Amino acid sequence: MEWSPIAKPRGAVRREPCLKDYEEARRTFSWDQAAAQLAGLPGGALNIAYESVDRHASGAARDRLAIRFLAQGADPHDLTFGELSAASHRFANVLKQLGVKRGERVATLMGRVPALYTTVLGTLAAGAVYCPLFSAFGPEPVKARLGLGAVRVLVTTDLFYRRKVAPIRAELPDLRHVLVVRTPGAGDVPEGTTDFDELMRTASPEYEVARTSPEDYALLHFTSGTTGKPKGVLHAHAAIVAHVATARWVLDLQDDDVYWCTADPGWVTGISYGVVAPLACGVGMIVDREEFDAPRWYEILDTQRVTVWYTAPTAIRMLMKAGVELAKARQYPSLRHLASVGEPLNPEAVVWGVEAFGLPFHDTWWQTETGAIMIANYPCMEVRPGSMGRPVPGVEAGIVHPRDDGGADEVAQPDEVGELALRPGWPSMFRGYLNEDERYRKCFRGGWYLSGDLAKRDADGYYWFVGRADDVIKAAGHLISPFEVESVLMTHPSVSQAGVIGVPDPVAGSAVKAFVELKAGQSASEALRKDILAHARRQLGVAVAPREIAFSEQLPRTRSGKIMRRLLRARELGLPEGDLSTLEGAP
Ligand code: 6R9
Repeated sequence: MEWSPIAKPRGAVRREPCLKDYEEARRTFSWDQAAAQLAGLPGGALNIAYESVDRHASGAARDRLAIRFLAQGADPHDLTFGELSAASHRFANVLKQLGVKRGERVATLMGRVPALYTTVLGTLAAGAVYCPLFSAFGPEPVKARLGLGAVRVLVTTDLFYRRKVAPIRAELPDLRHVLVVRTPGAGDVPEGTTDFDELMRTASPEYEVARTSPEDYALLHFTSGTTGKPKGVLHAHAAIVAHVATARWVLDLQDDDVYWCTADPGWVTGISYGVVAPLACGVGMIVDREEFDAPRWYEILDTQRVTVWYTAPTAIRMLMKAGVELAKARQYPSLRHLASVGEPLNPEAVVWGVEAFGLPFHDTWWQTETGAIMIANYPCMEVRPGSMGRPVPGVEAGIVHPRDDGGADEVAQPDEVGELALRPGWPSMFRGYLNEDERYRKCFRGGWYLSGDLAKRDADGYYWFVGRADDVIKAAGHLISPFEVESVLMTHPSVSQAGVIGVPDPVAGSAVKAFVELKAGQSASEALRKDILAHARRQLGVAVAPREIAFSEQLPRTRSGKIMRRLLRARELGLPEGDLSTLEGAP
């Protein structure tokens, strides 16, 4: 295996890491031990909101900075643990007033604004289930998720409501209340919605946090599969045990850190490690409300004295593109640990971190389903550029070949490619796919949870990502279902069939490309291509819509009529076409 170890960070700040001896921790660690580190609630109850804010707010950390919101052209807006706790209690009281019961779902559709954080924590405090929606989704993905989740309350902004929710509201019978954060100066809230701030103003800041059991559902994250509807991944309050343990070991979060997670809270990283884990560790964090901008990011790292930074390969590649000189124009005297997640982190990016910041990026691997980091490069260990690292203590990973009879065999040799699998039992393992028991059961084989990723493990126990075992697309870190994109393309009046694949992109990792077959009597033209693209963007949102659309006379199908994305991809990339025996029209 090609790698050169980076053993010693050159960063200015050195400190003893939380996890000092990986091997020792693997031998001696138990999840019960980790659970015992949390505050808990009487009667064995456990609540993520209580662990994240209330326990700090009721102690010495009450006036400590919890979140600093940054926005262009505005002063930073700071919230202490005490203030965050009071605001989340107000929101829990709002939910009570609206008649929301334990276990019912509350969703957000908004950017990184204070109301989002209040909603997450207030929902959990009330014992309801929180469901994030990515703010760049168009009306179709929003409708699908709100509908499947039978969401009762949605918190959004007036602008998003008008553009993305009002057109589909009539199709969402379970959605009882929409609370709207008003844009200053934008006038009254839209018809059929309630003013979020008005409700908050009149609600009491006193609330007794729900005594949820560790197994009660807390979070509903939608993720994408190859076929069918989005999958509603359910997590229980027990997940906080893994969030805290991994935030300490992998992100090395310590009391006086200034932490910055650049992931959007519309996705799992932005909730697990962008809201609950750092707060539960009592650590103050930065939330930037703006979009990516290289000079701005360097300024934040420098002037906010960020110590621990959790970001993603696409962002790192965008910084690399802007040139290392820009990075070097500033000093980062406080920065001491860099980590990355979401897509393969190229070895050059790891090494670039050393050039730009004097510190390597530490790759970490996990999924919506695993709820927390499962495989990582640790501060106490050498980084192997290109490797995802080793399993976190308490997690057993393996490389397996699933068998048709329901079993799975571990690979015989190091470096043999197979499916990355985990032994069930860690606290943040998903508890189910919402209303889809069969789909959930199919994830387990021979006592393993199958991740859907192909990987290999070297002789030293380091894991290396190889690719996906299925057709889902990771574009700029966002997991996209080709099926969801195809379904929307096929609602265009001129399109009869669509096949969607990921094509390599030097910055975003993959980009979504669609091949469409037109209905009889329609002819391909540049105008039509643009129209289909505009349709997709309107319905799906820019984050999900294809970047490219190509016309195809006839898409390759199986005899049963299924579009063969594998073949589309092979032809697009000039790869071997493989087994064509199921291809329609094959001899
Ligand atoms: C946290 C998150 C999960 C999928 C996962 C894999 C890819 C995540 C990775 C990585 C290579 C890494 N992925 N981390 N691939 N190296 N370090 O991203 O969750 O959105 O569910 O995506 O992302 O394919 O299976 P999610």
